[in-house]
Amino acid sequence: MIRSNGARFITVEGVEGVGKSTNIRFITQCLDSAGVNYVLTREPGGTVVAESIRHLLLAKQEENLCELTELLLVFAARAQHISQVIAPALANGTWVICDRFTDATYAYQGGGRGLSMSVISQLETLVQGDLRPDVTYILDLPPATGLQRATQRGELDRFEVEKLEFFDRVRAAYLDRARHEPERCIVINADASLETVQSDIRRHLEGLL
Ligand code: Z5A
Repeated sequence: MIRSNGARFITVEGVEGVGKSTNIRFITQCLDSAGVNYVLTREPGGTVVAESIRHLLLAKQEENLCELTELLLVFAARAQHISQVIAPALANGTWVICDRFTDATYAYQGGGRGLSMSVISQLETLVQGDLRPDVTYILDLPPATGLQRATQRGELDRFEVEKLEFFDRVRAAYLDRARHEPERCIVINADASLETVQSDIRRHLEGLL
């Protein structure tokens, strides 16, 4: 969707340790150089309430979080994030750069946990109306490589302790999203040097500026 005020909604996705944070820093540097006004945010999270929900989602607790609770919490955080941050920014012409969004729900809760894609799609419509990202960079690499990078960073969260097969399903779901929406979803090979990854991102980003 091209907004009449020129604002863009860009999301960055991928399995753990794929390099989202690193490459989001690069994207914001490109936007800074181009003088673009943007907000940088993340999911789950992005507001005080949504960050509290993030804590519930990521912390390892004695009580098992059932899959449907996880799905509803993700969308509860998203509803808050949209109303407080994303929608107001886009409405006043500010670009939004978001570390993960609803493609992560299709990938983790749909692909990883095996919840119904059609239920996810219904919740997406309920919570977002017609709000969708304009561009989504899907950083892709074999999950074993990403997990190795994530493990080197320290203690693992509630998702990172999942088995490799879980992340294989997450990756497959992301690639499936990209196959169905090739205009929006730009798959970047993240199993390459950082220089190569960033030059791929820059090439696409320049087309938006
Ligand atoms: N989740 C969900 O289930 N459903 C949803 O709807 C949403 C989220 C929105 C939190 O996400 C969790 O929420 C997530 C899914 C779930 N699962 N987990 N865990 P998160 O985005 O906060 O957490 P994360 O995926 O673990 O991201 P991360 O830990 O911040 O990793 P990253 O940002 O992708 O990686 P990085 O920190 O940029 O890079 C990792 C390391 O690799 C670092 O040392 C880099 O220097 C290095 N690196 C990066 N790129 C390269 C290249 N190209 N070569 C070599 N080394 C590299």
